[in-house]
Amino acid sequence: KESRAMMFQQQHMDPDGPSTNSNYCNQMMRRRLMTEGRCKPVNTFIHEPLVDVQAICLQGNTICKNGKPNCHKSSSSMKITDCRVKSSSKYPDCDYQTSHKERHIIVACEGNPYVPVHFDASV
Ligand code: T3P
Repeated sequence: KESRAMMFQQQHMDPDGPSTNSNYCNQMMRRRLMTEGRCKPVNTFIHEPLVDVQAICLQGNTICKNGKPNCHKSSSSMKITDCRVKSSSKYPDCDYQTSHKERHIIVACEGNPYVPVHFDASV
């Protein structure tokens, strides 16, 4: 069984990306197994070193969208790519819009070590 921390890395970390191509999300969402059973509607990839993303757990504490208190907002803006499924997409042919951005990100952290387990938002 994969830990939630490993799952976060699989779904959200791409330190060496992004490639400039508009097919980035179509390829990555499939490669990272988010198109199995359904097309995951929205998913963000983070293009920063893992240590910098883990460090967010020590940065500004904030309330998560689900009301829990364990969210943290990055003090710096980070390079990210948002993947959003197109309205014309039909499973199993998951078709995504790729948007590269630079934003502060909010992640939920858990455990010991206290590490990211969920991507809450970008702001
Ligand atoms: P996870 O909990 O696996 O990180 O909110 C439902 C899912 O959508 C959640 O998955 C996070 C993901 N998501 C993003 O990846 N980026 C976003 O900007 C938003 C709003 C949600």
